Amino acid sequence: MTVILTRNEHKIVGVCSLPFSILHFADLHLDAAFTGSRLPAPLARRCREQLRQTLRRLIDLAKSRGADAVTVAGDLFEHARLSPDTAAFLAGEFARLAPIPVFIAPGNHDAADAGSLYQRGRWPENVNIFISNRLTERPLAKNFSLWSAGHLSPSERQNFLQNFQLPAPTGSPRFPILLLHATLLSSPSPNGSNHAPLTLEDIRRAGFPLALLGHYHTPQIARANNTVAIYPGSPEPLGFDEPGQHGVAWIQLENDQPPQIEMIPLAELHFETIDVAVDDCAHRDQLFDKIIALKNERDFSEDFVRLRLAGQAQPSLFLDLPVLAHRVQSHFAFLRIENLTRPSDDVQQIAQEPTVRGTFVREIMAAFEREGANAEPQSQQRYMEALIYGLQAFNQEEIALR
Ligand SMILES: [Mn+2]
Repeated sequence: MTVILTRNEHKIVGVCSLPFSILHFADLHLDAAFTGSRLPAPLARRCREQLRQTLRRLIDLAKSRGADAVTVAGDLFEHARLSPDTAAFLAGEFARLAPIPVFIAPGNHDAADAGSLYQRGRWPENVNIFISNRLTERPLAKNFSLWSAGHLSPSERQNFLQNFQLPAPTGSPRFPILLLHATLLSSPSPNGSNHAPLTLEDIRRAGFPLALLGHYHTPQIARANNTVAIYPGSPEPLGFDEPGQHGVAWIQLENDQPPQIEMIPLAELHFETIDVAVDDCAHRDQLFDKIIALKNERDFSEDFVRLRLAGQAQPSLFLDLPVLAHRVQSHFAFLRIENLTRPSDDVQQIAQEPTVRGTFVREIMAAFEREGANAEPQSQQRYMEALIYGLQAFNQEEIALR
């Protein structure tokens, strides 16, 4: 048996008579807080429960499809928040997979330090954990081998592939697969702030035609020069910064074929961000109608939605966000409204007023000119918010903090 990698496609030749299938996932983040999206506590708890349900479905999928191995590229759980209940659940789910083997490469959130579940927990026999920050090999069936390393601390910054080269095969060669929690970069980064950085070229140079990765929560497949790297993404999104499809990757290795990659959607959670322009709204019922039109177009009743109000607000428009949210929230599984509107051009007019309000606007505009105009967008935003809150106070409106 030989492994022949053709020049343009990483074909697998003579390695296996039957296809070899891997279910690959990463970044499940069991027991995650979901605080990034400011979900209310009961909802965050439901999301954590969903992560566990998703692990169950993922295990069911591996069994029903007859996976030959399951690989996990880190951030399986959040070490700092992991409950004993979840730890026991995790071991039970992997035991349910037996005899299918599980291979785990710890990441930065589930680093394999001395106090970690990886080192101290009791794991079923089919679970293999890479507790070393040097690449080591585990045979996968007869013809494949998995090379992996784990993060031993939450701040692992080394490139695991630096100075690494696959040894020349002794006996019958095995098709080498890399499994890592790592930050794939388009070029080497000098700043040293990335978790386990590497490039596709590092992977190719080390001798791996296939890399099963974790860390980026958005699914992606990167290819170049006979090398393919797969990020399955997080099986469930963890917040509004993770829109789109989420699930796991299914990889099939077969004679005379490049690795076949299938992304399988599994996520039950959906985070959506929708921008709504307020420019044409003279009063908030017009905005209310716009939001109702959105939900008539599409069913959001199972979705977590962030509505971002944008554009220039007319002087008459009072965005009473709590009231607005109360009127429309029953159409969404969760609704958060963010006010990113700019005040109307009327502020120039107000600045002419011989009133305290006029003085306030003049002072803010002068301060903005002095310090804010060339500053960071965040700093500019602060001046804008000061102006908006101030005007709301002068108008004796309820101040809806952003
Ligand atoms: Mn992660």
